[in-house]
Amino acid sequence: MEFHVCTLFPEMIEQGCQTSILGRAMDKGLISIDTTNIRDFSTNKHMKVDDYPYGGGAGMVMQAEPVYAACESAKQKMGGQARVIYLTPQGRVFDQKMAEEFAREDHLVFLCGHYEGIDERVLEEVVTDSVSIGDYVLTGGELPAMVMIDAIARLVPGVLNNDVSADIESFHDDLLEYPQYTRPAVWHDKEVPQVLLSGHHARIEEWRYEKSVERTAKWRPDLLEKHKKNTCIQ
Ligand code: 6GU
Repeated sequence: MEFHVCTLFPEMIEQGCQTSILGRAMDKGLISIDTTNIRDFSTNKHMKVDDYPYGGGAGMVMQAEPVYAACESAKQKMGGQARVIYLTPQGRVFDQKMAEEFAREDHLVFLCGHYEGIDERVLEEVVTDSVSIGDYVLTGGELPAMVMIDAIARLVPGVLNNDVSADIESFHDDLLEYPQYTRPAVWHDKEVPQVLLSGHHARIEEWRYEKSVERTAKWRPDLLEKHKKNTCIQ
């Protein structure tokens, strides 16, 4: 799967994505993460890409032409057909279901804004999806793009070592994940729950499900309601 990020801060994306699981997935050729610097498409001799907002107001607005040229160049590199995701607090809120939907694409272009936003006219022409990562305001779209790339890339077959774990963790079936333990069996006088040492597979599954429900009830009652609706239990 190919990711391409249009940004004023390409080094942020490059450095943030080259470690750990994403870095290894790139080395293995399972994903690629490329960047286009919007500033390279400035039409101004000082390489400026922003200007004052028409109608006045605080801050600067990114100009249409450099953003357009950067996105078109990125799309071209991916065969001309990719969805273009604009990262904005005004977008649809990102969740696991959206990650699964985007993971079915072969190419994705991310557009990161800065300043007070981007000239609306270019957004109308190039953006296919506007996405937010939650109800708070960040200084730019780079961190949200990295959050989305991480969530999508780990769904690409082979990126995680264990193929099952993407299915059974938090948010599958709208439940949070059960608690995990590893050796030693006693630590700071705390024992690992006995059932996990029993080797009794069915009982372990049952215990884990109970713990998932317990946790979800405590921290995310909204999710538990969804879970109950979908599994027809009360
Ligand atoms: Cl996608 N961008 C910015 N600037 N702030 C955000 C966001 C995106 N999602 C939540 N806050």
